[in-house]
Amino acid sequence: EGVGVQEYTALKMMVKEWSEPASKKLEGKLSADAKVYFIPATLRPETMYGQISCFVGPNVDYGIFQVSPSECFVCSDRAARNMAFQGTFPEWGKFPKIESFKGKELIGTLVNAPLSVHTEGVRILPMETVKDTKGTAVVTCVPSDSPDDYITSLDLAKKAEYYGIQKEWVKFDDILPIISSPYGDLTAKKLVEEMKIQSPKDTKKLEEAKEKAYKSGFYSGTMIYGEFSGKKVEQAKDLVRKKLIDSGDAFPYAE
Ligand code: A2H
Repeated sequence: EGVGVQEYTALKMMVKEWSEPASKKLEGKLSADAKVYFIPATLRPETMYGQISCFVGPNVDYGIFQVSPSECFVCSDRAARNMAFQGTFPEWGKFPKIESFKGKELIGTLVNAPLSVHTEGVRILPMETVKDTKGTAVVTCVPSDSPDDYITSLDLAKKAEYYGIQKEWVKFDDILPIISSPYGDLTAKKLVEEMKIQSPKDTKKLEEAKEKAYKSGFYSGTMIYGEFSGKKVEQAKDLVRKKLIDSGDAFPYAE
């Protein structure tokens, strides 16, 4: 995307319970004390309070990479390679892979979501529009402020059976308001409804909604949830990012 560098926050979502296909494939491959994390890359760390699930592309390729004797990351090969040249792995340029997966094998895995009100954990769910060419190919879901996340969650909740998931996994019943913007307290919902976006495949309209949500949230948004409640999003973004990094729940990732 252009020539600039994108500074993401890479969040560490620890696996609490694997999906059945993943757990079978991993038998005997991980040491008992190994912690495995899904690593979504986000540009909106200040929204992490509102995470309800985490997306992978069902047909995208993922790996589990050994980051230290006791820690592994799940992300795309491309992202692991980038991290290997940003000091994330102990040996410069190396990103040892333990196992490969298609996204669909990971669906249903239960992960911890740092800062989220869902302290019981959230589920890995499918999102067809996840790109392999951006971030880590893992996208944490915040329906209050991301139009993509909102419409995908709506679709998953409506067609849970079709997607082979449990409706409860979507956690879409009460959306937590986190940021107040000129579009109200649920910016993504408002934009999706106002622009009559019907499905995750309305890519053109979603692109426009994303742009509007991002600008109004970032430049005119105020936090209405969490310890930085009352602060402008412009300030809260760096404060939440720092808090997540200092607590070991996130690290910087650029591309
Ligand atoms: B954002 P940019 Cl609340 N495929 O995080 C599709 N989308 C991806 C992705 C991939 N491979 N990797 C990252 N993303 C999403 C939060 C969020 C995001 C909110 C609102 C807007 C928003 C929660 N999801 O992004 O193309 C991630 O979702 C809209 C700009 O690199 C990431 O931040 O600019 C953002 O897109 C990165 O998009």
